[in-house]
Amino acid sequence: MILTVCGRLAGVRFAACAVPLAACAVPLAACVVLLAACAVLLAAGSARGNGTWETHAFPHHAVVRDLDGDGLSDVVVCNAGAGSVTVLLGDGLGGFRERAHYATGRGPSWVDAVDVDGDGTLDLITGDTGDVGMTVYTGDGRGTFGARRTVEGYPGIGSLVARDFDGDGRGDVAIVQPLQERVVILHGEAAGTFREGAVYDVGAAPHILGPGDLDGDGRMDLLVNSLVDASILWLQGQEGGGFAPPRPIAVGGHPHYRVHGDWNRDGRRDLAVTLASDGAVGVLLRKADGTLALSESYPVGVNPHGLTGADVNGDGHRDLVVANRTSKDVVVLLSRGDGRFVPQPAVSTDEDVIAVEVGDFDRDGRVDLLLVSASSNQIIIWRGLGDGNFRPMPRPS
Ligand SMILES: [Ca+2]
Ligand SMILES: [Ca+2]
Ligand SMILES: [Ca+2]
Ligand SMILES: [Ca+2]
Repeated sequence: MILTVCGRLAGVRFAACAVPLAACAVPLAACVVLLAACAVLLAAGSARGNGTWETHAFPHHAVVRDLDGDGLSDVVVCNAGAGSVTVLLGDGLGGFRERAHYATGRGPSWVDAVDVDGDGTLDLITGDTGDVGMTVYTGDGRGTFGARRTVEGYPGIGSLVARDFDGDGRGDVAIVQPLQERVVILHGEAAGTFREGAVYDVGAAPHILGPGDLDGDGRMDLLVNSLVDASILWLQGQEGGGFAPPRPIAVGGHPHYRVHGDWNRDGRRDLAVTLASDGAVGVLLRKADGTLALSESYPVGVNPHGLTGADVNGDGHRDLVVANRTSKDVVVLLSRGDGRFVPQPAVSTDEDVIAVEVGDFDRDGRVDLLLVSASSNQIIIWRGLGDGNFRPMPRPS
């Protein structure tokens, strides 16, 4: 009963976050307090069967990486309601051989993995919505993490991206602070500490910060959606690890996750974005002059949020997979390779899936899905059939 209430609280709270982020920061903070007790209760157990794996309360964002160097897909999830991250080490059979939780600051909204200190192993970083900043865990290269450190002075982190922006072999972090309306670049140092670099004013209600070499020049760019301007800001990566001032790209109502790919195969990288208030995925194609413009908008469901790109049917074209939070379903949009997509029938999740990622968890060469459920505090693995369809991952016998 208590678990059900906790799960519902998390789901409902964050459903409300689909609209303005300014309103989002407060419910999320309240959620942390409300759900803290639930976290303890949810810690027991690991696999629920049928491809589902428990996290802690209110899983919010996940990344798929090989954390232990065995060539298999592992998963890190940050649990905003519990103040923790869950690390799941893949078994290559569609499941996970090990699961561990690590405490973070209050309300971790985002997680990434990068080699902060340049010792050759991936470290974990969470951006916390509380009043401190980031939590960093040093990885040992075998999938376990120790030496928790807090990077103070950056309260209310909405999301982050960890990459080696300046090419010095040590991971750097870009964070977005919605209330301060800024993106801050933090450069990793040999001791595993960070030095503050450039700060970019990105205007009101910046939300999800994401990486991507949008112009294909080999340098990492940053993209951040603005919930009030119905736009995406593009910070173009420059020589030396800096970024050009943000340039807005008009997209439409309440953009959330986005991915890039060359949808029309003209050699220029294009963009796709979930538009929550339009219930659609917007596809933007890059013109010869370098500008991006909305080309098509595909209705996909109610409150689309998570989005990822991968060739799910093996035809060589990168497809899109979107998770709709309120209609509780997943829609695959198969790319035709000419800039247009063919939306497939929605498949029910019966969950508030807040994020979707891809990996080949069973090593059959086909793309599988990782769904992050904010309503039932678990991740769900769907096995890719290779034709654009997915089924719950069976438990290995
Ligand atoms: Ca660096
Ligand atoms: Ca293109
Ligand atoms: Ca395809
Ligand atoms: Ca697979």
